[in-house]
Amino acid sequence: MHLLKFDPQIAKAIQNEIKRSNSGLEMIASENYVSEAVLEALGSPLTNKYAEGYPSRRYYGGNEFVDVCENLAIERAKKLFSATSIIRRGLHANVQPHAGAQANTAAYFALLNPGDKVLAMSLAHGGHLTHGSPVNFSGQLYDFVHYGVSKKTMKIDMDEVRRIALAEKPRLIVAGYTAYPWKIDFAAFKKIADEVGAYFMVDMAHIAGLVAAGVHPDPMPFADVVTSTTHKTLRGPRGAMILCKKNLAEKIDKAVFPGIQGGPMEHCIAAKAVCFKEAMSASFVKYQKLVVKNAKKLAETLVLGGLEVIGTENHLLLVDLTKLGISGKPAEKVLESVGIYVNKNMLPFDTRSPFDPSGLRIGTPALTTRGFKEKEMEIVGNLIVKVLKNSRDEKTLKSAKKEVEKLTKTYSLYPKLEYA
Ligand code: DSN
Repeated sequence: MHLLKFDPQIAKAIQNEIKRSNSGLEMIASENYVSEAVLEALGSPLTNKYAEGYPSRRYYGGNEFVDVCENLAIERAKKLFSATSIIRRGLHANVQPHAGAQANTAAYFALLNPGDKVLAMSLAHGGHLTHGSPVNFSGQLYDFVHYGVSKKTMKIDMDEVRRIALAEKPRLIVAGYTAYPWKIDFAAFKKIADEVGAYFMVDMAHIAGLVAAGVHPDPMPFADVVTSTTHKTLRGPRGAMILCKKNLAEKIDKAVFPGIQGGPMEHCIAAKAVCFKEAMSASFVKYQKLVVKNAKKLAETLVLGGLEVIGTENHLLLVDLTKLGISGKPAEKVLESVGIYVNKNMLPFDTRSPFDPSGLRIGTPALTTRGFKEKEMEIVGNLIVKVLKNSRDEKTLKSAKKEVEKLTKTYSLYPKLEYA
């Protein structure tokens, strides 16, 4: 009630966002819905505290309870991502990075000198801006060379990665992607990294929840450093973390603070701790299994409807729109007009521009959180086909919008939150 009274404009915008979320189908592969417990931690007075430094080594007084939260977050992160106690004993966690880009910045800062060579996936084939895009600091500060996917399989060709690594001798090899619908062979990457004497880093932002639940291969036994956001499949607050081997702990901690960040966001760190606790539950494992099953069912439905799908072995799939005669930008727009949220995406070997590429990226984490199972995914898949094939037909779009509303009525989000 405080917000509504003091700032009705902001209260109204939040209420409208809840309504939008409630009445639409969220299928952006990197988005999810946090629990009310996570929201409570995020909205707590921990936001008031300055806590530069690390637990028991702060530059400000009064951090007794902040330390409790950050220590819990650290211990839970280590437990969550340790398939075995041996890994756990050798693992270090830093839960302070504000976002995935900061986690990657800190990892590079810890492992590299400016100008060092790095081998990563190109942005056009599913990599991330911070994996050496020329418009990003990473591409400007370091000497990135890129691998991509094979034209034949649309998967990473490990022989090709090895060939580039042997020729280029990078100091660091990066795996982990934003638009790659297949499982990643971390053991094969590690073997190549060892062969050329490179560090091996995994950016598991997209698949962290799947990894935690054991439904995607685990990078932890192979990587020197693993970075991740906490808000995608992991379903926590917007933020990030870094896991690394103990021998790199000091370097990583120094790179995060004082290297690239100041005061950590302790309300967010507390919410990360809540998210890690949730992710240790049996229901989370069930949820992640269903995320993957739902993606498969969605892919099957789209293919049956005549769409070309790349993937899927994880939580997302790529749709090639070329044969439908519609490009990514209008496809994203028309789906949005009926309440289905996806994002336009470059496909590997795309000849179009990133502003209006040939593909869509579609994910199932958020709808699965909402309670959608394979039966509903089939309905949603058929709706997507109908809308994309009849994108100019007002009658079809109107009826699709109604069907979306009907579907969303069964699964209400945040029914207890009141902002207006
Ligand atoms: N923006 C994220 C995504 O959508 O995958 C990556 O940072």
